[in-house]
Amino acid sequence: MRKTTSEDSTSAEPVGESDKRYPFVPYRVEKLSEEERRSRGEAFFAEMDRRRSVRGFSSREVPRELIELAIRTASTAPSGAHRQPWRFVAISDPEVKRQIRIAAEKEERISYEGGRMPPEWLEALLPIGTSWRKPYLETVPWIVVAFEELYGFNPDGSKRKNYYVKESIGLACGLFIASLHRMGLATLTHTPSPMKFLSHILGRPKNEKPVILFPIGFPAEDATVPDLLRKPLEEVSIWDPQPEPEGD
Ligand code: IYR
Repeated sequence: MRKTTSEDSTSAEPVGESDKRYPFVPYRVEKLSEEERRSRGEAFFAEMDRRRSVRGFSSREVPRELIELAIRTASTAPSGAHRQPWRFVAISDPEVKRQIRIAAEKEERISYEGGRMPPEWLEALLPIGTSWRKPYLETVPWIVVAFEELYGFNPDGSKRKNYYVKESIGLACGLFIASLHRMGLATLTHTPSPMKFLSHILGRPKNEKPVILFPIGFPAEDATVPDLLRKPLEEVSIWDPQPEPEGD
């Protein structure tokens, strides 16, 4: 009998009809020492732990190339059936940013002051100090709106279903903000609600739905962020749990 070791591997045989499959190519991860693995993990954690959502921006320009890089990075995310059901719409035109600000503030004002957000929700936001006012939507050099693609189209024009769209776009947006942060840029996951106005202003089709709006730029000189704490590892993880005992 073959000796079982901690380095057993499972079969890599792909299944399915071969003519419909992608060609399969070997995949290797970087060869690193144990120490290098840990130090990279620690450095990446420390860097990501410095990331903060920003609401005070400067008007300093950001080259389009950096936005392109962030979108390309976002688009490396895994997605349901590799459909990549996302569209990142980038806006630098001041007139369009102005229209977005006006429309977002109109909706947000109704949410905050017109009773659309229940008291409990408003109270939850008090520590963060948000309001319906979104001046940064005009200050920033770039706004990127992430749209989820609810369905695509077959060559004959019929609808082609996408899968795990919410999960997929969430993963892509996570990589997007990580990329921006890595490039020394600041952003905010802004979710004006309802956000249908973005489809109209940006002329996007019915199969795309706006999910998150990212104002992108440099923080204002005097920018501040709430001094919040992140949950410790013990609170966000459970290790080797046992199944509940059956019956009672
Ligand atoms: N969409 C509003 C309200 C808002 C809601 C949550 I939950 C936040 O974490 C932050 C804001 C806004 O963008 O102000």
